[in-house]
Amino acid sequence: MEQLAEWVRKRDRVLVMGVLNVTPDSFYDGGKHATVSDAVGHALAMVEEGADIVDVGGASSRPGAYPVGVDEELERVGPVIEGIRARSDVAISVDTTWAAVARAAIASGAGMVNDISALRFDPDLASVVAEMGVFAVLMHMQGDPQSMQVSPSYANPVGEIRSFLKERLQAAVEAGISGERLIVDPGIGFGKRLAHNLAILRNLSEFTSLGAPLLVGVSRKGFLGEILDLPPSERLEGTIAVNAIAVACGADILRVHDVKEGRRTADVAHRLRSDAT
Ligand code: 7PM
Repeated sequence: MEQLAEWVRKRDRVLVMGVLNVTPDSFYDGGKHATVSDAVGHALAMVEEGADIVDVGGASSRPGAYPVGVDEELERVGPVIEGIRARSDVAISVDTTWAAVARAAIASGAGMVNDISALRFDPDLASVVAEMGVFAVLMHMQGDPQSMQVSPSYANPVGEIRSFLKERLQAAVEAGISGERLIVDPGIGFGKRLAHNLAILRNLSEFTSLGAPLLVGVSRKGFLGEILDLPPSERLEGTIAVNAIAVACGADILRVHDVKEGRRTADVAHRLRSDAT
């Protein structure tokens, strides 16, 4: 986690967060890692390909996904985080909305909580993050995974999402979390139609201006399928195109399934950024 604190101060590179879903039904790579050793092996392969963070999720958060209990989520992510930590010092984020899962995952070596609810679903999560001094990703979502894609609607998507993230940053600081430990994320695909996702991606400066590092997660997502009329397995070029533009427009962290391609995209696009050296 020290390397993350150093990075926040220097911001000298774009970070790549590799997705590690340890669930039977996750979007795209769901079920590929049926055993702990498979999951740990994939995490280590992502580190080799250039991942700065491995994002371990025990519950699918794709549209229509049903909630997994705290205990089951913990049973899934705990051994995997321990296994990764035993063999690598890569930063680990735990993708959870539960305080109990976060606490155990941090004890096992996670240095970041990736919370799609932005500390809203579990009232105890903010204090766990504050007490244990780890990083938190605050992501925008309209509704919840079960309902969010039923009929997303906004009067002013960019303005509403920016205000939400600003309010969540303030709430997190008031809960005792250091501002240096907070990351914001507009939540592509979380209660958004195509037009909303495009509006977000065309206006990333509205989010970088909040002062916290900006995470963007577009990897193989549905909006790319709407544009290309292709399944997730055929959305890598679309992912690369959007990630390149997002980095050039200020994104600091990319959440990707394909780490090798994400790393190369980040490193090239970072050089095109006006503020890059
Ligand atoms: C729809 C399809 C919604 C796929 C979500 C997914 C993000 C995340 C996920 C993100 C952060 C998937 C994703 N997406 N966490 N978790 N930001 N912070 O890849 O964009 O399965 S789940």
